[in-house]
Amino acid sequence: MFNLILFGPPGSGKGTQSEKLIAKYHLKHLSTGDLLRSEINSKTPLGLEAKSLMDKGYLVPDEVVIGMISSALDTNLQAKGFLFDGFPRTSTQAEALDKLLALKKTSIAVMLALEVSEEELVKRLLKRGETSGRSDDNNDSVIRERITEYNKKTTPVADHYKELEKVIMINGEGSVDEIFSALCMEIDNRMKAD
Ligand code: B4P
Repeated sequence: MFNLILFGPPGSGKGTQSEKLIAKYHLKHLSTGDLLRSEINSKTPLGLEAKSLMDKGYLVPDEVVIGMISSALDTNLQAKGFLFDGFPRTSTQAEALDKLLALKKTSIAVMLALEVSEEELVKRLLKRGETSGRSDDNNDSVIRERITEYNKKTTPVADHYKELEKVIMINGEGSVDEIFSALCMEIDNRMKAD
């Protein structure tokens, strides 16, 4: 199994690059943002709770997203590997993920971390908000809150995988294709080494 975390702040290109990466490497894409939006669209109790937090720019509770990932891992046992997009977002989620993968006798091969300046993030998300219909994208102060949450709660996740020497930083500014090539180069290198 080859398991990869695509890491970065909101708007750094995780969702955009994930789509291209799963088409090329045939990994199972697990995006907690997509899973939560699907609960919201289905108007489940979990979706209603998640929406009220996401609309303010806050993270959803750890136990909710860990539960979603745990059942997604169980229902995709035949996958040749997983691409985690937007997960883990807290140290608690990272520890839970490591344990869930260890139970399946596998682990994270690499974390690719996209670096993008705050001004570029805000610009991209406001632009997406013009057409996406996402209520967390069309308000400058909600976007800034998401970035604050990221700096406070999510950056320690990278430190966790840095200690394990699994983090590679990638410049997330440039064209989508340029960034995709940089990601593929690192994945190919890591796959060869495994
Ligand atoms: P997510 O759905 O994970 O999404 P995101 O952070 O908004 O952005 P992403 O990084 O995927 O977007 P992309 O850059 O591709 O999270 C939404 C919310 O869900 C969170 O705020 C949180 O509340 C909740 N949540 C999700 N996971 C959670 C977890 N594990 N724990 C707790 N809460 C959780 O796209 C952004 C825009 O940039 C697009 O319009 C794209 O076209 C554009 N773009 C991409 N690449 C570009 C480039 N190179 N140049 C110019 N524009 C580019």
